Amino acid sequence: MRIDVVTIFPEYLAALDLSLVGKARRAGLLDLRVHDLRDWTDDRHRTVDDTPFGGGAGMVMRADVWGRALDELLAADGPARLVVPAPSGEVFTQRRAEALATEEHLVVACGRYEGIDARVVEHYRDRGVAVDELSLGDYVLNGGEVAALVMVEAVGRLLPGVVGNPHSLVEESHGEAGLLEYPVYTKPPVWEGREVPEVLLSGHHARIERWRRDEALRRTARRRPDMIAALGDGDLDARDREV
Ligand code: 6GU
Repeated sequence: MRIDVVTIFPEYLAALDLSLVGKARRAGLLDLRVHDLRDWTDDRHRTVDDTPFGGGAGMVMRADVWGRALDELLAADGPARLVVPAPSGEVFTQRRAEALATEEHLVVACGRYEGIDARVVEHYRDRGVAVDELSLGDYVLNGGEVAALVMVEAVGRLLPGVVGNPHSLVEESHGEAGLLEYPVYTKPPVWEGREVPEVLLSGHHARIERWRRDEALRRTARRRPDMIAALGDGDLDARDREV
């Protein structure tokens, strides 16, 4: 998969050299390219923004600069999907990450200030480009860079071969079960007087599985009642309903 990220702060994305995503890049599983939007400016000051028509606070990113950058990158390697992080977008979820992970080429356009001139998204949609405006959640960041980091990591770890043991992807929070993950423990068996739940040392696989499901259900009900409400009819059996 190829991902192009366009930003006025390319250094923000340096973290993507590290850890799993960095390894995926070096292994050739992810072709990630970070670009400076100012490379597509045409004035001495390398201007990317201006004051908003209609007045108001802050600055708006110019459509012409973004247009030059996106014309080049969207045409670069076959059809690409355009991702625009914005607090006004639809919520980025594990389902959205899974969908993006099936794409061949993503271009992520990081806005700053009050955002990007609204004609940019309209223009590319009219030209048949699939555009996702996506938000991390209900709070405001200073720009799309942190969201791009989040999205590249969430998508990158789903690419075949990136996570060493694909089983790790199955039982996690926001996975197939629609529940938060159960608590996990490792050595030492006693720490600060706290023991690991006995069942986990029992070697009794069926009991361990049942205990983990109970804990996942309890945790989800307490922390995320919205996720319990969203479960389908077939997701809970009679035993689950006792928890
Ligand atoms: Cl994607 N961008 C900005 N600027 N703020 C956010 C966000 C994105 N998601 C949540 N807050």
